[in-house]
Amino acid sequence: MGYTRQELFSALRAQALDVTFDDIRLATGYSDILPEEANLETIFTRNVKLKIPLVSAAMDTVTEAPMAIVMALLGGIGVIHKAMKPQAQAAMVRRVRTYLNGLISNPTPVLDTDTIASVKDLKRRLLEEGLEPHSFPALDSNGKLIGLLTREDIYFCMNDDRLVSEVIEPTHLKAPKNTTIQEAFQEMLKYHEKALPLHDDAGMLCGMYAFSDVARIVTGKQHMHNIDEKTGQLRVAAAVGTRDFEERAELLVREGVDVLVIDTAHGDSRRVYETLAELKRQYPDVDIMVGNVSEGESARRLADAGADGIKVGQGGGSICTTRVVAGVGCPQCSALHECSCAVEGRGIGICSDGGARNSGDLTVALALGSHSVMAGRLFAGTDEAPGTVTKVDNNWVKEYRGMGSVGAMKANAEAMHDRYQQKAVPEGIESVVPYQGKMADVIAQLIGGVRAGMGYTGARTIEELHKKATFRRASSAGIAEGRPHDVIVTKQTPNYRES
Ligand code: RVP
Repeated sequence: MGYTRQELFSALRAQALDVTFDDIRLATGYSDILPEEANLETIFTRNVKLKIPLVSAAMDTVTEAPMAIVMALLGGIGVIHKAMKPQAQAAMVRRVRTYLNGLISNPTPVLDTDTIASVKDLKRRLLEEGLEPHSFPALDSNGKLIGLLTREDIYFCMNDDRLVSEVIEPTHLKAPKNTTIQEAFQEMLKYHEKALPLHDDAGMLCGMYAFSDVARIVTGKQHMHNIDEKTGQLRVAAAVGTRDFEERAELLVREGVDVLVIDTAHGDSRRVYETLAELKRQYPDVDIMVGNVSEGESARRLADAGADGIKVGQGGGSICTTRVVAGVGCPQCSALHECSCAVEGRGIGICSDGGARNSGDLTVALALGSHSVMAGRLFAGTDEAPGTVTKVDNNWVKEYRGMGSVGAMKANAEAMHDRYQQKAVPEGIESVVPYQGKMADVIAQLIGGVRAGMGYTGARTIEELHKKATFRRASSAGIAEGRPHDVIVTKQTPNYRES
C-alpha cells in the first residue's frame, strides 16, 4: 500500500525535500470501476464548473478565441491572454460567449430605413470581429422591434438600394422577454423559424434565440460542452494584470466573462491583493482566480482575501526560467500539496499550473488536491493555438513562448504602447513544439490517461481521488524504469514522446 499524502509529505519535510511529477506516482489499489465510468466533473473556481479538469494557459501562443471555444466545447475552459488591447480581448470573450448563442442577449439590430447595402457592410464588419450573424432583428425609428431580417431576405434581394422595411417578412415571429429556451424551441420548430427575437413590455428588442443553438441545448447534444446553464453560452475566462486592469475588467465583464484570472508571476503580493479587493468590490458576482503561488501560507492569505480559485505553480512551466533567473520556486507536487491543504474545505478551486508533460502528470496533480490542471506546452502545437505550422529540421512545429520571454514581452509592450516592459528582465524562453493536429485528439488522449489513472486507483470522482490516492516515491532508477527503456522506438505513439 502506498503512502497517504500526509505520510509522504511529512516524511519529505523531515528531510527538507520537495518533489515533482517524476518523483512520485500513484499507488494502484482495489478498484471496482472501469476507466470510462470515472466522472471527471470538477470546479475551476467556487461557482464555475468544468466537465473535464483541463484549462488552457493564458499565453499568446496558446489561448485566443479558437482555443477557448474548443476548450469549452470539450468540457474544459480557456483563459484568454491579456497581451493585447482590452477591446481586442473583450471581442474574443464575445466570440466565445456567442459561439453557441443559447440566448443572444445583445443581438446586433438593423433599422427599417437601412439599405441592404449597409446591412451587407455591417455583416462584413461583424465577420471581421469573428461574429457571423445570419439574421438581424429589425427596429423602427423608435427602436421598437418590428421583425426579422433573415439570411434569405438578404440573399434573394437583387437590389441593394432597397430598404430593410421593404424586404422583411412581417409575419416573422417575435416573443416576450422571459420566453424560456424550451418555449423558444417549440415555437421555432412549429413555425420553421431559424431565429426568434425577444421584446420587452415596451416592445423594445431585448434578446434573440437562434434555432440551431437552442435545438442543440434542448435535445441534449451539447452534453459535453462547458456551458453557462443560464444562457446556454460557452464558458470562458480571461486574464487581467494588476496595472490598468479597470477598463479591461469592465469590458470583459460586459461581454459576460465567467472568470477573471489575476495573472501574475507572484500572486502573494500587495498589488494582487489590491486588485482582488477592487474586482470583488466592483463585480461581486464574477468569480476571481488568482495566481500564481506555491506556498501554503500564500494560498491561505489569498483565500482569506476572497479568491474563488488559486493557481499554483511558480517556475515549473516548460518555457519558464524563473527558478534559474530569480532563484525562487518550489517543485510542483510539493507546492500543490501545501497549497491545497492550506485551503481545503473552503470551496476554492485549486488549479495546478505548469510543468505537466503527459496525462500521468495530470492524474498526479489532481490526486494532490487540485481540481484542474492548466497547461501551455501540451496544447501549443494544436490547430486551435495561435500561429502557423512551420518546418524546422524536417519536423512540423508551432511556436511556443513564455509570456515572460523577450519576444512576448516586446509584442505585449508594442500592443499596449508600453515602453517599460521592453526593458524588463526575461523569465521565459522562446521555443517550438511539435505540431499536434486537432485539440480534440490531444484532449481525448489526456483525458483517457486520467480516466485510466482513476481506474487503477479505484477513484470514481475527482473528489474521491483527493481522498483515496496514495503515493509511491521513485528513486532515479525507478524513474528511468517507468519510461520506455533499452529499446529503439520504431513508431510514435499519440500519448508519449521521448523528452
Ligand atoms: P507548461 O504547461 O509547462 O508549458 O507551463 C505553462 C505555464 O507556464 C503557464 O500557464 C504560466 O503559468 C507559466 N508561464 C507562462 N510564461 C512563463 C514565462 O515566461 N516564465 N511562464
